[in-house]
Amino acid sequence: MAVYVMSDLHGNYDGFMSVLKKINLTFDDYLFINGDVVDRGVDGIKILQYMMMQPNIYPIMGNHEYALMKVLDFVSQELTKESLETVSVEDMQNVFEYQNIGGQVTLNAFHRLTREEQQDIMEYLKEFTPYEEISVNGKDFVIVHAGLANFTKERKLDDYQLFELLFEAPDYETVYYKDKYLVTGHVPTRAIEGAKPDEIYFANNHIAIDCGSGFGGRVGCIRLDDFKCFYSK
Ligand SMILES: [Mn+2]
Repeated sequence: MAVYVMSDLHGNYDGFMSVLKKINLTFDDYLFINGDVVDRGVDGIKILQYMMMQPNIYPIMGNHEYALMKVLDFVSQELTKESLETVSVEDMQNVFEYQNIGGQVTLNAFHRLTREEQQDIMEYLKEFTPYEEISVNGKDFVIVHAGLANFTKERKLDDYQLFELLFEAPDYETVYYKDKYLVTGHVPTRAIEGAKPDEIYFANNHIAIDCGSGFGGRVGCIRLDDFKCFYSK
């Protein structure tokens, strides 16, 4: 049994599959997907459909899933004269914002699904958790997509609002918890000062695992048991 974490797949189905092959994931293992499965790359929906069939894959929400959920209720409804008349400015704005972060490819794929497949995707997105905590080999980990906005040491994880966990990059110079590692994605390591581009970055009890799959980089994966890193390509 081993515990793995990946994040920021961004529609890179082939990269995802190549890492699964490398780690030889079995049903005894746990795999946490730390957000941003969809958008930018074209195969986000295909990855979600794969994930939902795997009982040992645990999804954590990223800002892209959050944005997708906001638009799906709106775009999946049947267009009627009445529904067109009641389109709100907010609904339209959510769609434009989602397109701006690379969501159009995901919406295109969503529209090609049957009604039933669409429902399955919408139901599955509701299973994404805001964060996970896990102990492996005597080490403790907090797995969260972006960071801990408005952090204080006293604040409990349950007290963070969802938006505080999904959007704001963590401060990699700060040790948040002396006795826990913070495993995050969201910021490609090529954009982190002092990190090697597209390699998993370790510093100050941070483990940053977004290896830039959404920007021509690769999918990164860490095994928490021994900190061994795996990469696509
Ligand atoms: Mn993100």
